[in-house]
Amino acid sequence: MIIQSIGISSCLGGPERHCGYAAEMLRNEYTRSKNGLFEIQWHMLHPDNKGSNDDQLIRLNQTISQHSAQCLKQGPPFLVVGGDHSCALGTWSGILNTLDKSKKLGLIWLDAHLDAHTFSTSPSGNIHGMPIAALLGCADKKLAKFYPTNHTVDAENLKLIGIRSYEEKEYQLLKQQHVNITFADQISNLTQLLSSTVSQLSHSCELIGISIDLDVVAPEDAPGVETPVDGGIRAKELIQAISAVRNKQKICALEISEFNPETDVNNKTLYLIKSLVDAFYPA
Ligand SMILES: [Mn+2]
Repeated sequence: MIIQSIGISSCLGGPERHCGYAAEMLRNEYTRSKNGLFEIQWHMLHPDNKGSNDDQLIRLNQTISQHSAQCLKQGPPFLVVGGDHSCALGTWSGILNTLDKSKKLGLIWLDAHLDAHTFSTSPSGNIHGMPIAALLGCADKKLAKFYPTNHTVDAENLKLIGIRSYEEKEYQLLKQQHVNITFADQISNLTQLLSSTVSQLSHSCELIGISIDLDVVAPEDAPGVETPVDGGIRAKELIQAISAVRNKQKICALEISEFNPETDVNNKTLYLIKSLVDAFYPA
């Protein structure tokens, strides 16, 4: 079995400069220890280093978006390894672009943060904190340039899970849109929650995506992230939950983002990424 995978070597959406190595490090891990079950076909994407950071990220998102649409055709579910979480603007826009407007994408977003800022509300201006606003169709003019589609995810088909750090303005935006949020302290059984969320979305949606920001996991299990937040689900719980949904028909892609090798401890977070991929495949 061959898995199409998009690896994104970019930190353009966040403050750190070390978050673009996950795909290459993961590729090396799989080269070292072949599992015999599947082979990953890597499509490595880099910023083109021309012009401003913003211009580079706008073009990179367009490229991710095209690759995402292409990977979907070649047989889902495909894998996306960031990079910072702004890659979601490319990944999910690419899938939305392949869908008729009457067909819906459901998106499950596992993250410590809401990622629902716009340039007008973000204190930092970091785009990795904004993809949800764009996906919902709430981007301001500047953010819209980074999101290469005019298709959006309906609020009722977006599920945020694991949240425990956010600013009031992004929370207000999601509240206005009636987006479903499960805060980290509300989770008692992640496997059950993820399975029932997938089942629920499969009634209304043609395709379902899962986007993981590694900071959803407790820092003791995933120290190698850009923006660690205390609390959170344990690595074991996440691996088990991902494994429980791996054969669900409508799941079209798994995205894993925000790995920062600089703060990783004994490759714990890198091995977590690999365990998540191993848990999700073979489909
Ligand atoms: Mn995120």
